[in-house]
Amino acid sequence: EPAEFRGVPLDDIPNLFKQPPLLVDMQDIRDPAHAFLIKPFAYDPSKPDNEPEPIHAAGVYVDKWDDDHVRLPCSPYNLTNKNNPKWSIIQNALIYLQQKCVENIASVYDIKETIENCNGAQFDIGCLEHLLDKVYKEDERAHFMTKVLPEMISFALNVDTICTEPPILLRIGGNRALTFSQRQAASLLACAFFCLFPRQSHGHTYQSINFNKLFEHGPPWKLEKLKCLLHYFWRVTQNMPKGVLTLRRFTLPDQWRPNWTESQTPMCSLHVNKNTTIEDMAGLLQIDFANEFIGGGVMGDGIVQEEIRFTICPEMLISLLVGEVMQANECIFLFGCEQYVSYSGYADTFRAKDDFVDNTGRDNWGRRLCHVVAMDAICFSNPCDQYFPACIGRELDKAFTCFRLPRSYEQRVYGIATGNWGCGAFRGNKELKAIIQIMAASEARRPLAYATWHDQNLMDSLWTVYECLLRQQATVRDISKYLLEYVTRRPQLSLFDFIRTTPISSLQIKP
Ligand code: AR6
Repeated sequence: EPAEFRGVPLDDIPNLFKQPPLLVDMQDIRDPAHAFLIKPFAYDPSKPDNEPEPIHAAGVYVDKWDDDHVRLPCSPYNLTNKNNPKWSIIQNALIYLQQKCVENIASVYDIKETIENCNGAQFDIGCLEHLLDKVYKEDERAHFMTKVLPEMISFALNVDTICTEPPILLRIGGNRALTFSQRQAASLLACAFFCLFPRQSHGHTYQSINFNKLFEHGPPWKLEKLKCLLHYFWRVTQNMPKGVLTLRRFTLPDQWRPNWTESQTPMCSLHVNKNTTIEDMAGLLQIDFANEFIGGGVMGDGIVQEEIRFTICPEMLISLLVGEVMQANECIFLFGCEQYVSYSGYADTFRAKDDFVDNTGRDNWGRRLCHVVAMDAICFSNPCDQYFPACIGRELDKAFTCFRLPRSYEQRVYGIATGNWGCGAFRGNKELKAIIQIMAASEARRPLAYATWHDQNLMDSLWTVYECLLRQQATVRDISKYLLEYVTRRPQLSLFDFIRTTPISSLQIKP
């Protein structure tokens, strides 16, 4: 029996549950960079059905239509080409569909017509049509059309009373955070389902959250993604989760960038396993192998790590609506998102599996103790480029930006769950990326849990190299020297073999 893991056992890596982060009560928050769509709320575990309230009183909708806010479909500034208010058109179309659903006479064609009427344009919803008419069993289809869909329509129609003001945008360079309820997320996602979001300002630096691409004819796994998302709507219409979510953008200031070639920081502790997924390493900071446009191809054909994660945890999709394209020194944290469905397979074998009940504990704001960070690697069209020192430096800084703990957490270090970051769709080298992530985790002074994704060799070789570095008491600076010498000399060896066979003392290049 080959070993299942190497290094520190996963259970010995400090996690969020053993040491829940101490969060100041929301009442004390006076941080103008943190925007709340809900009133201050303290989660009481003995009353899990208490739910945060929207920020403004019932019936009050405060519109904002500017460069700092999401443009909501219910805004009076949301106009047709002929300058007519769109919202009343949308309301009429949705109410008409809702009526038909309740009377049990709505067809997929009615959904198509509704989306088209809301948008004044033609739509291909072949994938949705196939799912509802050909894949769903008769009772599943009937349940969706008569129970789930009318509720989704209510979420969309009431977006103004549920959200009460538009969410802020997490714009480039702004260290802002947005906190909102799971109900508000469901309402925004229902609007996305009916493709109600107008073109946002700066449209080219944001993804679209509207479902239109997902509805189009396409490969079989798109259907599986749609299954997962409809399952999410089924769950929240049946029993609305009562918790809170936070999206936070972080920009690393230049002066906080580590000096990689001088740092005397010792190596972090390491756990390597081959059969655990990142999403299953609960309580650690989980890495999303992201696109600079957060979510990547989740609303289209994409179905690798990031797209799968966003599909099984659909509340993460709100980040597409608010998250502007990430720069080299930026990342976006997703706190509190819940998983609603399990899956099997990967990429073209991806399948929606079962209902998933997420029992992850909550923090004192009511957010699930699930911390994810979107970390976008460089996409190498030519893999040789990754050995340029500038590219290595960029990846080191990016990983550090994501791994760095805020000051307030420094006494409560918890580990990082990662794996072959940037080494699938983005064609990076696993050995180089593993070393880069070890350096960044060391500099952030956090333990690292690395999932090799069923790769026994990588598990063994990573552990061997790590032990070899440990034996020599290597510091971040020493590892920088290895990298520099390796990319300068380009020996006919893999990076791991080079490190294994070269003692630190014989490295010649002085950084
Ligand atoms: N847990 C652990 N390891 C995993 C998991 C998982 N759940 N899933 C995949 N891996 P990839 P990238 C391993 O290609 O190269 C998306 O479109 C597996 O070995 O998703 O950074 C984004 O939006 C896999 O080959 O990440 C970006 O556009 C490797 O991780 C782009 O892909 C890399 O997964 C990012 O590509």
